[in-house]
Amino acid sequence: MLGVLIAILVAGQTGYSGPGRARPNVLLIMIDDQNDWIGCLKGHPLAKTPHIDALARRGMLFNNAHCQAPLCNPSRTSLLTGLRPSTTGVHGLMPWYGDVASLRGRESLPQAFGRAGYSTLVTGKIWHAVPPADRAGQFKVWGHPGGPGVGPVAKLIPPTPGGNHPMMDWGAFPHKEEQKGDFKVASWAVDQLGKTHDGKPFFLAAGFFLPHVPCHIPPEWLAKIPDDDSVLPAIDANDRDDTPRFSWYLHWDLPEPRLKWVRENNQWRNLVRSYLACTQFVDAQVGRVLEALKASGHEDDTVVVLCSDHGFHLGEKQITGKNTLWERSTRVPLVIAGPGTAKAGECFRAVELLDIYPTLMELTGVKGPDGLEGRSLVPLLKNPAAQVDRVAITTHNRGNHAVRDDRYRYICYADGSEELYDLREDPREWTNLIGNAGMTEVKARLQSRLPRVDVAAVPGSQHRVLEYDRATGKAVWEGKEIKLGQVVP
Ligand SMILES: [Ca+2]
Ligand SMILES: [Ca+2]
Repeated sequence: MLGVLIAILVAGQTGYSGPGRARPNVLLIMIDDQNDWIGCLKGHPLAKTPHIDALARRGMLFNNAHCQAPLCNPSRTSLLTGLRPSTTGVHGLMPWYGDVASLRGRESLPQAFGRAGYSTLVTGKIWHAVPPADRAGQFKVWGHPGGPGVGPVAKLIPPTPGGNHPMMDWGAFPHKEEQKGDFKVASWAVDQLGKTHDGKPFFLAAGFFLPHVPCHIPPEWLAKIPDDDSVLPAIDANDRDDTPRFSWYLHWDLPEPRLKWVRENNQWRNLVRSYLACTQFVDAQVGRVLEALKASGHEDDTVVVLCSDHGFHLGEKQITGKNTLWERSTRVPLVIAGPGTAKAGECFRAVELLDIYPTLMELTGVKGPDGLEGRSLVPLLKNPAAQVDRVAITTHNRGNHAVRDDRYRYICYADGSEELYDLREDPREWTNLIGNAGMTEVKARLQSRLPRVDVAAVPGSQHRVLEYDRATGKAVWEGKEIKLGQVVP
């Protein structure tokens, strides 16, 4: 808790203070599938992210921030519309929110800035996927699309289970950093930061692809990571013995290999090193963008938000990948810096990516749509230790939720099974306390915060969508009924 003891210097006034004063710019930096293996978050002792750490030193580091869904499309749809997956029914990799009848016309975060007279620009992955016809309606200027960039002619690792998905790959192969999509995304953002935008404030969004798989990395970057087992995360071999069987159903038939396969194929260390190296590479690109912001003279009138869309397992709980309601999958980096934020602050309150939309509205004075489900973080940006009654909720398909407060995590699944963890005593979530009589009150308190509305997946959902009918016990994974009682090893 040292972070909250650091002397807080509030930089200037909080946000926009009325007509006559220029609204601040916004720089939104999103990283894909980036868990808490970030230097200042201390999620991994070997994670080195000097540029993100430097950003945290001139703003607020949210140490206990969580995604609303542990998957790209639902997480990003939630952040950018300001609505929970349990409210919208966007749970899977499809559909695009513009194709959802109940969301048609809903003003997204970039649209709110565009309407307010901002120059809106995007490069790389911010939305999960935008149909070409809808692009101009989201951001006025579209830059380099990003993505993985150059790749090897064939996969670097042995064929993976579940169809040998081409993206399930990692490791070093000779290529130049300039050939990577993330380098080009940073270059495009750097160019834009040197422009004047016709005198308008800008909302610039830059979305980095790595460390999303394939984690391909030039050899000199992989060489920065120790090549021994010190890189591996600590795991408990029997960790899943006290987790509900239903937790496997959320992770049913995915292309991400399980720990068993990764070990048997001598790929665990390679995956972990590649992931760490990719994070370090993205951090360097973040550094280029932040350097350009400084050089532009706009550091003091630009709100910078840096976050990821969800976390990623690298062996913990016997799996790799996302799609879980545990800490490794829900905890994300979140840093906010610039006008209206304390410097070198660290906040341990449970906060959500959903809070970004209303926070940016308050910091800039732009009026957002009604019904934003997040809560502005401005009180915490001024005083990270402020007493606020907050929890963070992550949903993965209807009926499956995690509720995280400053200390505990409660999980409930659609079949009624549950988990409870004390993160203070058990930061790796190895011991499920749900049957512990002393935990009844904690459970009831967190349970009372579950979403009141919990709608089914909208039409057009399929990929990574699980539908479960508690009355009949029927479970449907990606449109096909699965045989309950079976546990995939
Ligand atoms: Ca993602
Ligand atoms: Ca366990």
